[in-house]
Amino acid sequence: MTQEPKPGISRRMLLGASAGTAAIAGTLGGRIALTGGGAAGLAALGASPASAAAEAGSFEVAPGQLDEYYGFWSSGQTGEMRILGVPSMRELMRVPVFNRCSATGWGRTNESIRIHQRTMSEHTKKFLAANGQKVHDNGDLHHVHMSFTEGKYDGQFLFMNDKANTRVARVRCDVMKCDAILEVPNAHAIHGLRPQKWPRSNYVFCNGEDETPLVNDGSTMTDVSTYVNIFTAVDADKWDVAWQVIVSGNLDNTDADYEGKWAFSTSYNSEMGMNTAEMTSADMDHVVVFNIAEIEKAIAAGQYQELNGAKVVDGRKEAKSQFTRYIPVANNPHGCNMAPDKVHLCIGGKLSPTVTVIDVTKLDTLFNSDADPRSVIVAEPELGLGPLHNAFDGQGNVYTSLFLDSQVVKWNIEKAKALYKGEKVDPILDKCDVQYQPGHLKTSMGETLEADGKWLVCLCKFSKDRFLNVGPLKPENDQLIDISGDKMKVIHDGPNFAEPHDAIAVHASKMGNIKSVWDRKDRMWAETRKQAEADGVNLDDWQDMVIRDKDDATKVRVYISSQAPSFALEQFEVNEGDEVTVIITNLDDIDDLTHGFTMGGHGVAMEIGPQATSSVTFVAANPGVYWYYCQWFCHALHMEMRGRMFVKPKA
Ligand code: CUK
Ligand code: CUA
Ligand code: CA
Repeated sequence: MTQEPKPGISRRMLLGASAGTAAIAGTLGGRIALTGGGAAGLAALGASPASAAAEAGSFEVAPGQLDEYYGFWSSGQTGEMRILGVPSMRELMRVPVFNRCSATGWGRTNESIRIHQRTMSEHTKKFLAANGQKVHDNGDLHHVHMSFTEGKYDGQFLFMNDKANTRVARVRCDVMKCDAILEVPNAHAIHGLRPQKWPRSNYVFCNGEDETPLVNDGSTMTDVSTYVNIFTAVDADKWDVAWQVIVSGNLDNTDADYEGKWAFSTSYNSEMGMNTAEMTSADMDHVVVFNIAEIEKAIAAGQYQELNGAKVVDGRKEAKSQFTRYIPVANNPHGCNMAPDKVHLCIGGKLSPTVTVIDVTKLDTLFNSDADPRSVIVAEPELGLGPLHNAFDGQGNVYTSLFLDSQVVKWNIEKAKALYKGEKVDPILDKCDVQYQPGHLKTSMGETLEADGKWLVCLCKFSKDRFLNVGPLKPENDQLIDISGDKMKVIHDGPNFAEPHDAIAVHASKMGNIKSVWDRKDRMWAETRKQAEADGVNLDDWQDMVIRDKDDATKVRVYISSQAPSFALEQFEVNEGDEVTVIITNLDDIDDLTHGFTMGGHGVAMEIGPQATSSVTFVAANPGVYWYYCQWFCHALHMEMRGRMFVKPKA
């Protein structure tokens, strides 16, 4: 299945050929193909679409039709979460989380700054004050996962990490906005992140990837013996640290079992090396197993040390505790994925061409006896070069990304176990070329008990020649693969921007509680409402007020309501140097009627959804007339939805 472009043959033809005839059928009857070519795509095909029609249909999403799955994508260093439809791969929304957003004002509005600031460490506050910022406005978001109830997605929250600034965030699924961010103390560079699956997501498990002195106060850089890594369980409801565990080695990816007993993390630096040569010097690294009940017992009994407000226990090898066990695996493992059969944990070998399969029902013996830690391993099939992550179809098969081979390999767990026992069987069922060098891959519902074996999205780190050249910086390529048959079929190339690491595909039936209009009393602007009440303003009414603060005469609050196509206030006046807070309430209660507020020349813009309140604070530094306007197209007279701020010169 080679897909090298040849002269005179369009990529679309090749895609059609390689994916079977199915991929081209989407152009029929005025419908657009998943490849997005429309009529041009049909012309380029030059093939008879009719012949493909019978085979096709299951993956096409015609104009006006809805996708079967919500895809929740990470965006890597862009710092936001993205929502795509699967299988159309249409991008539906971007949800800013760790980044600044020019459209919605996220990271600039008071409501979002409060969420960012609520859990900021003293260190970060100092750093930001010195750098003149209010919040960190970058993030590196690798992993998005939904909350679980009894091993199934429950449509409540999405959880995600920021490797760059050691933060974790929560997104409310009812409004698809971030409502909590936590800067995790003691740990550094939160990488792997997974919610507890059973009985529900009480915890979100977070891996600290970067080693630092436990007390990182500048007393040493050279004494590496003081360096540690930290595993954190975040309380998913309170969005605060529940407990932390000091570990040996570092932590890369993590997952949890389906009984609520264990969490697991891969470590590629058991050597505690400080450079690549040192980090790859050992023959074996390890998987850490965390015993949740034992850790909870110690926390309840007060057997922990408190560090920067967190309860910390010592799970290092030399501490010989009941908190952890270390299972040796081939050097520099990566992916860590629990199969929906509730038994098998699959560890990507990365430098080793193998995936290590651990039987989690054997883990009790590791904690209760002197059994060889490798006795819990039940298979270790050789699959190809650079195995990173694993995904499941719910039928006993695993899909593993092979980074170096640029392939996905489909293999069977029971066959791999038979091979491990010495039987002559080949566990590999199929291999599929992808473009190019895949990292994560995820099956529809595949990290839950409801894995349905329909779709696989494979997030390729490189697109190379798959798209028009856009300069030295190329998009990544998220490929959609049909896994419903015996053979995998690449259906779609999906260019994507820097740099999705992971994604999940959640059946739309799980997402029934998404709102189209905000609740006027939503907790997102509880503090703004409180201020309005103190100022004697009724946010639910069509009114406007300009209020000068009683205690600080340089502070002005401007309350404006909006109803298409007008702001209640067409003009207001402030003094040069005033700190101005504009509070807008959108009184429209119709689906999809979002207003905006942009203050010209002041670096300020924000979204105000139907029935929402948003506020933003800026300094009116320069005298003159400034127009503000609604930047969300809302009405035939949307252009006219504007007004003037007059900044009066100092006397
Ligand atoms: S890591 Cu990116 S390919 Cu951050 Cu989940 Cu493996
Ligand atoms: Cu309101 Cu445009
Ligand atoms: Ca290593």
